[in-house]
Amino acid sequence: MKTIKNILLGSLFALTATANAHDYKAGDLHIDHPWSKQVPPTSQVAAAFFNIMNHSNTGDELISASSPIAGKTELHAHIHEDGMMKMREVEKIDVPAHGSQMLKPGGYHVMFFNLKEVPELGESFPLTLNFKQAGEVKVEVKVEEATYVPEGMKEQKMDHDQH
Ligand SMILES: [Cu+2]
Repeated sequence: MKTIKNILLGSLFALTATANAHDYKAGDLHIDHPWSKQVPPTSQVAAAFFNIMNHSNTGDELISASSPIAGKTELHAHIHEDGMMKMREVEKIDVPAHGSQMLKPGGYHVMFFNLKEVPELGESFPLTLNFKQAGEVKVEVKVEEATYVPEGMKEQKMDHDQH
């Protein structure tokens, strides 16, 4: 009985590990959990979010992105202007040396326009990220419910520079 229980537990953990194995390494960069907020099937736009960790002594920059699902892909920031939240295209998103940058709702994000197909909840779609130092990084973006809160948003800080 004990053996069967262990096997069951083992496979359960294996499934969990697979479900969470959704991060990408490219040189000193680590891209964690690319996800997209679910949008209505008629939507023309969507956005992608993820955490970028940089384990290098050199800062890096996300300079562009592209995806086959979209006619146009831009890097965006949210800004407060005249008491309103607006989005604005940015030329780059900095990832400091030994630091991280979280793309999240209400902050930096990758924005897709002129959607050729609208990915459904649970589906994934390819996204190519272009970094100044690390070069091209291909990831799969998973569509999550709009209420999804990434792990890192609860507490996200790397204190490499405190001494
Ligand atoms: Cu945007």
